[in-house]
Amino acid sequence: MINETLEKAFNDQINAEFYSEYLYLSMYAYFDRMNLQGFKNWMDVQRQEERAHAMGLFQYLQDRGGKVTLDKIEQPKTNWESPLDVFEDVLKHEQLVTSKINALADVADSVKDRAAVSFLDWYIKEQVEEESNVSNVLKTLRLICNDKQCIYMLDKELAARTFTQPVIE
Ligand code: OFO
Repeated sequence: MINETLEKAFNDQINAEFYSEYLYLSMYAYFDRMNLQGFKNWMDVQRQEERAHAMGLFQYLQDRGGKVTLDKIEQPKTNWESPLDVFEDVLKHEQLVTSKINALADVADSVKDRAAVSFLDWYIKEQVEEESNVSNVLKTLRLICNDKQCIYMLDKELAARTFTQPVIE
């Protein structure tokens, strides 16, 4: 049986992951309005990843005999100034999620739940990849994308991103 404090922390993180999906879906809608299909595709892949992250935590909590308690999901922002503005927000958001995952692992550690600590290692590593993926797009946007032609080229590149269902274990 999972510790009650840890159960609450897992539920908070499940909510944060569903919020991430919501946020990226809102960014997806923004890029759809701008007719930037590649950026939209990037957000579609990202929101699917967030759903997988949420469900990984969800299933783990159930498997450990904990109770999943779904909470309401905060309304995400709906407008941005530019693709750069969006990706600045994405990086900030992923940095926040990294700090939340670390805090969750700290709770697991503090209640000496070695199995949960080990499970959460996957999420800690995943956050490194998440921040790196976002930073790569952001670097291009910050350094060289000052014109519409560059945004168009980057849009073509981002269209190639595909979703692979992660194996969380
Ligand atoms: Fe779930 O990693 Fe992004 O938020």
